[in-house]
Amino acid sequence: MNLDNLAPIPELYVSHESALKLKEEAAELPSWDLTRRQLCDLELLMNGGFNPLKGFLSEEDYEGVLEHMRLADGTLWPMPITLDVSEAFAECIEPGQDIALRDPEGVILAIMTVSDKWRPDKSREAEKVFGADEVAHPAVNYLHNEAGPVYLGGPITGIQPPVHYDFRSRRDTPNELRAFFRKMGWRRIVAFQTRNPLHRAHQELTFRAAREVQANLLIHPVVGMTKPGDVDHFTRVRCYEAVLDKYPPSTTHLSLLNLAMRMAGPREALWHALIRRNHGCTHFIVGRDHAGPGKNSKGEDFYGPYDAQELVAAHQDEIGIEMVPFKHMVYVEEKAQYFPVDEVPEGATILNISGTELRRRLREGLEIPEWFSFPEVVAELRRAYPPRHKQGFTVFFTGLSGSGKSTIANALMVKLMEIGDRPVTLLDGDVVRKHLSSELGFSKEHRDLNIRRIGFVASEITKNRGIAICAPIAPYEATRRAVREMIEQYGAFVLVHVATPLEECERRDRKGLYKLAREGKIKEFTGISDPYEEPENPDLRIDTTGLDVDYCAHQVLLKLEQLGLIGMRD
Ligand code: PPS
Repeated sequence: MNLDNLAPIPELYVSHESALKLKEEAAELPSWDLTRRQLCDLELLMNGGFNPLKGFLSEEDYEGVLEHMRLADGTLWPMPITLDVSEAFAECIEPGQDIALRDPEGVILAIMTVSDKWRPDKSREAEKVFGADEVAHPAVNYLHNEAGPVYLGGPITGIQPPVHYDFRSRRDTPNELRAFFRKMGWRRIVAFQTRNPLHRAHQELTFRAAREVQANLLIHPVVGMTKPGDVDHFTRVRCYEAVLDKYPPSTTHLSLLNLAMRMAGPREALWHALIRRNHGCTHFIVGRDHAGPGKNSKGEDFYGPYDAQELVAAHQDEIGIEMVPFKHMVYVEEKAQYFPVDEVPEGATILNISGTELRRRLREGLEIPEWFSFPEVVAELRRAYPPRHKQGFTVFFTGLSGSGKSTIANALMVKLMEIGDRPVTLLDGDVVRKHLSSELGFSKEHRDLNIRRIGFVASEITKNRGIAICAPIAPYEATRRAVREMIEQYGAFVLVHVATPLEECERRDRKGLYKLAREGKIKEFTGISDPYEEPENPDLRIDTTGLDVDYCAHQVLLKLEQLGLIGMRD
């Protein structure tokens, strides 16, 4: 039997002794701090995951990859692996020079001998590689809005791999996996690529795929960078671990791949197949819309559903890995079993839960049936995505000085503490200015900075499932919107406009500040000599004129209840 797939693959690392020496020398070199994506790419370059690449692409190889999916020497390679850098860094670098590549902590991981420096036409790259120059495609968005304007190419000398502190025992280099397969006596290995949690349908299809081609199964999920909005890899790995013992003993292995995906559909599928070949696999499962990026600006798919399968099928012999086409599995109620969609008995009832429906059920704390997923997986997802009444949230009061923001905020805080299901933090305007922003004044820049600091703290509290109550003036709409965006990644943002009119605030003049402002003794005073932009669509608007504090705080509580944020019991 041909065991080529299990022989060691070339890596780009030098020996331990040379690495120590090189590290010292490299300290003198100009150095580039790698971005998250470049760090993923470098790891797979160095450990052989991207074999036969020996470094970041030269301009000639880049051209070949764009035009024909081939390096200059004709070798098949579908994805441009490029080192994009800033204008300022590029200016100091000339071809022929060595540069040190560092991780975010400043550790030197590799030396690159720069052979090429060029300014790519990014729109052309987008068209050629991703099929459209549209920022709705995450990789095109990255290309235009995150990647630097200049590319450097050249061979890499590997000094040490990037360090991972999480799930260390589940991470394998291509050579470690090859050695594992040799040790286990596995000769035929089918790899399953995924960026999602595995449910019963996935378990069924991978199990069937392995049985059909009489191979062992490698579950090889991506834990580097996936599609924005995906389930975080910590949660996913716990889910994969839960599914592992649903397979017959000693047939299946789980290994994590630190790949930065591009969501490039067909080209990506081919790339994934090459990477799996490098990891010692003989077979690779490719599904419908493999590595699809979602919809374009017209609401259409970027690629045809079977484009990826066609492209991999056309090149599988050249790569040296056999494609196993993914069969879409569906649950047939009458049979209480999963079937490939083309083998469903006539007239049978098919049950399905879409990704959107699954998220809705998690959010609302509704039942997720056992035919759909394993209870252990559902439990992990529920931990990561608690229902709304267990998530954190922020109540953000905005309004003029003396409008009653702090008073209502204080009353709301104790009412929420009385309920007692989540920790509550009050970030009052005055208090924040004392502890967080004591050096700031009231210019537009300083007010913005102050509000963004409040937003940052509130987003951390919300992320950690607490309740943040903020009560600054926050006079600018754009800044309030920025804070909303910071918080909504983690939980709800409820904007309350305390709309007490200026005349009433001035009449109360609790701190005597309006008088001083009118006399010109306080400059830039909101409402008198500085602007206040009223929120157009607050979640709640309260004019406190003639109203009792308790009543106002109660209005906020009712709003929170209406939004499903409080009031539910387990
Ligand atoms: S901002 O615009 O959101 O950064 O303001 P904030 O941090 O909420 O601070 C407002 C409190 O500072 C006092 N104060 C002033 N307010 C507005 N303009 C000027 N120039 C000013 N100088 C001092 C005032 O007491 C505000 O407190 P509140 O609780 O709003 O009355």
